[in-house]
Amino acid sequence: MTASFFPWDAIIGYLKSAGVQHLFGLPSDDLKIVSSLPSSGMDFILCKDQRNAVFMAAGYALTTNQMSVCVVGKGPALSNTLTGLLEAKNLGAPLLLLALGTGGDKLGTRSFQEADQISLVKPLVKWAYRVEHADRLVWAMERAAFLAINGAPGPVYIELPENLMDQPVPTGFQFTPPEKLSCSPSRRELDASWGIIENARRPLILVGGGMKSGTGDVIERFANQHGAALFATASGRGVVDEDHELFCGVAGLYTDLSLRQIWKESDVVITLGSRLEETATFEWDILLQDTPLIQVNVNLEDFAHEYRGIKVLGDGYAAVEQWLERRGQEPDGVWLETIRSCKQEAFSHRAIYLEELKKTPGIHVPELLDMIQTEFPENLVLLQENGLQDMWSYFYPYFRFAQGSLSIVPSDQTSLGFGAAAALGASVATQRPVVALVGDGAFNLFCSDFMTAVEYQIPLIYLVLNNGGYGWLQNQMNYKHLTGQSLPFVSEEAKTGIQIPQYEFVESLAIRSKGEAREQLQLAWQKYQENKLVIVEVYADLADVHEKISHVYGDFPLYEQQASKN
Ligand SMILES: Cc1ncc(C[n+]2csc(CCOP(=O)(O)OP(=O)(O)O)c2C)c(N)n1
Repeated sequence: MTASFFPWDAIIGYLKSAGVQHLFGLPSDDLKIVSSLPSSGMDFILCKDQRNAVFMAAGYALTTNQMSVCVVGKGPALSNTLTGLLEAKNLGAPLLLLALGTGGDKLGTRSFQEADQISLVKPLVKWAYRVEHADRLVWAMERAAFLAINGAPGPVYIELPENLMDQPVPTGFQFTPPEKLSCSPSRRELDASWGIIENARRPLILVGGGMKSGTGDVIERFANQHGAALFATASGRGVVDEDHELFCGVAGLYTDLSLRQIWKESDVVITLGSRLEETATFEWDILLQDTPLIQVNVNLEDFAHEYRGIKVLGDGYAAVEQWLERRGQEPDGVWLETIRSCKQEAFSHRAIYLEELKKTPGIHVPELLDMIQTEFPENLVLLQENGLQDMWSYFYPYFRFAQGSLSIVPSDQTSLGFGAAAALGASVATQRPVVALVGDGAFNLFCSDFMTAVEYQIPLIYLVLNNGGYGWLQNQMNYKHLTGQSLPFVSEEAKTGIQIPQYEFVESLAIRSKGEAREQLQLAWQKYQENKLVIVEVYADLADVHEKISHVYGDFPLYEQQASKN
């Protein structure tokens, strides 16, 4: 055993063997990590806020499809990570959180920043473990990394008691990097589901976030073979090419009104890697009636029990590949024509809407989205939030993810500030262009880590839709005619400009009208290529919302029938 082989050496050594290149976080109190890092060749992105640190690590994990790592202190440092863990769990982001903990010699004595950290994190992670003995440290790292990436990926937690950090760790063993195991569905479940698929004339495939680990061409081939309509959940976007002729957009809340018909007429819905959360299944009670569902999930807990049909346990790609080997009927021509004509209607509505917007002064988000698609390269990584106005990008065909692009959105938890912070993690992870489309509320929430981007010279483009505050909430107030009361969620003062600190690395641009928009986006791209952090403030009009969310009250819009009675 060498004298210098202490816990951080073991942790860093293990992470290196597991291929980890970057760490995020804000270590505190136990700072011995600083002496173990330099020889590892790993980079530490030192963040200002622990919530942002976990968001960044999640953005990194979702970009690379590999486990990311975040390091924080104890007590409030750990409780600050909880929103990040909530997102990571719901997003299925493989992430290891390492936190300091009160030493075993002091537990229960009301020692400084003592907290029951395991209880705090337990519901939000796949595994939470406090290392009580140095002998178990490497074992814990190996098990945590294995669990983070296998099954449905997700966050794991290891607590490092302060008194452990001075104890020598035994050496003389090989680190075992985590192995990704495959999980094929059983023959019985494949046969049972095939019985429905082979007789279906109007199939619909829903691609969930669980399919993000692969490329969608095999799903596209399956859709072609059966003439199936292809939808994605918000977090499953970018897996299949959105320019594919059978792709019809995002499920549930974000389904274009012209494309709802496809759901109504489908005779089987095949969901791949989706937990079927409320946003994705919005209106299914009136759209699906008795349509059977075939759900494929790698994790038992992810199945939804509200629907009749068949559950297939296993990897979605493995299921599709095995179904592809069986030959079904030829695609139904009438169904293909329904898909084509619904899509045509959706595209022509969009074209008409864009024409109308031309006559209206100012800049509108659909116009901006249109220009993003022509001015920025196709392989971009687009980070989104879930505010009133950036939500336009969830509505296909207003935004389409081309093949080779990557979409990162918050989960159904929609934690404000996730996209803005995760963008930094994405940019650290990839050479591809990273663009974040965020509201001013989300951007301001992230801003405690603005300097992190500056200090580490992390280039990316922020498009900040400034409507003067929390537009989603103001929109609801306006809809219920609650204006004039005492909770102003937006203000004209806030709309006069977000405060961007001036640094050589930072390029600050603004778009106030459609006339200047294209030029400013081109300039943003040029500055980004010069390796800059570009902030484009876009003056947004609160009334610029998709028709489906014009009558939101609470979390969701009223159904059309209810809205008309209001
Ligand atoms: C942590 C958190 N708190 C509160 C909310 C509720 N919420 C949803 S959207 C929104 C306003 C977002 O404001 P902004 O980012 O400026 O986008 P806008 O709605 O104005 O377009 C809020 C507060 C949330 N999603 N997450």
